[in-house]
Amino acid sequence: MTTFVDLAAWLAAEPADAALKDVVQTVATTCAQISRVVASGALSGSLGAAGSTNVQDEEQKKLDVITNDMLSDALKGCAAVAGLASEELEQVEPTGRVGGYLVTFDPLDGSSNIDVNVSVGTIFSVLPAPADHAPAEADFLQLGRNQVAAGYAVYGPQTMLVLTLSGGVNGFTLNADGQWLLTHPAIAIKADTAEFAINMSNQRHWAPPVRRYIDGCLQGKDGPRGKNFNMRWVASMVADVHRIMMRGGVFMYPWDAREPDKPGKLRLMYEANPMSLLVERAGGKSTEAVIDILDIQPTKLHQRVPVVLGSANEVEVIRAEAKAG
Ligand code: AHM
Ligand code: MG
Repeated sequence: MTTFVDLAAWLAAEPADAALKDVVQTVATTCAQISRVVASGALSGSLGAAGSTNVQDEEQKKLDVITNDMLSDALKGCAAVAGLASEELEQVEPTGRVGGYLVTFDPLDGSSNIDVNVSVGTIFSVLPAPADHAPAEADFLQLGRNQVAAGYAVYGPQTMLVLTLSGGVNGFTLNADGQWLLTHPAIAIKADTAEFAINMSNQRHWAPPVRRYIDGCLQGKDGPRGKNFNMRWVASMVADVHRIMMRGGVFMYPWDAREPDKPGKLRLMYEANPMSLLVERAGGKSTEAVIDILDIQPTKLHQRVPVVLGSANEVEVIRAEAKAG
């Protein structure tokens, strides 16, 4: 029988400092607990709406609130964490400690899928904390390139944790005993693909470069791309990105004209940045259209951003369309 390295042993061999490993282990342990709550569904009475809205005016599911509390409590109890920020919390929360790390997270991404039993996930990002003062919002507004770790857990047919710390991207599968075992070392995203992910129902609102790109894909062998494309859209970013990690593809949530003043739907600090670091470390690319997402200077915590990420050559095709205007 194959034996797998567990997360604790894998972390022990990583060159990162002990405090950072502690943060990652804390998130991983909490994700294993979240997996059990998500899996229990109606049995624990945790499905359905919470009857509240978050800071972005989105309806919260009960599980958004439960999982946010689980991760917040765990991180506040972790000695290496100086502050945290969440999709579900209006403001950053300092823990009372100075130094160490800041963690931003989306505790349950894709939560519109919970009640229909489709994959959801947790996304997290770790940044260095200021060494000499308790963190305020401004201290979180660092370039994505400053991230020292990032990852996601996907609660699907298998529960997996996909992580990057000092080097590449590694995937761990949760076993029945609650251990994360290294099943997918050195994940690499194929440079070429014939599969795109976008919410096609927004087609009439897209900007011309997005329309041109998708039109080209839809024309298949008879069009400018000279090959047939497949389409997938789970409406859980974690599930769509995980598919791209496993078999390549491109994911797009571009700006569109439904709400022209909003740059996009997805949030920079706890969705786009951690996913972009993972994708780049796995050999893929990630852009808002022209600039790499990891090079965007954040100006506010809940900032939204257009997202195009995945197979490197395909992202460059889309970037070239964007540059053409
Ligand atoms: P959430 O964080 O409130 O769940 O929203 C983010 C999700 C992403 O996981 C997914 O890619 C996107 O929203 C789907 O949006 P849409 O329903 O517009 O297709
Ligand atoms: Mg989300």
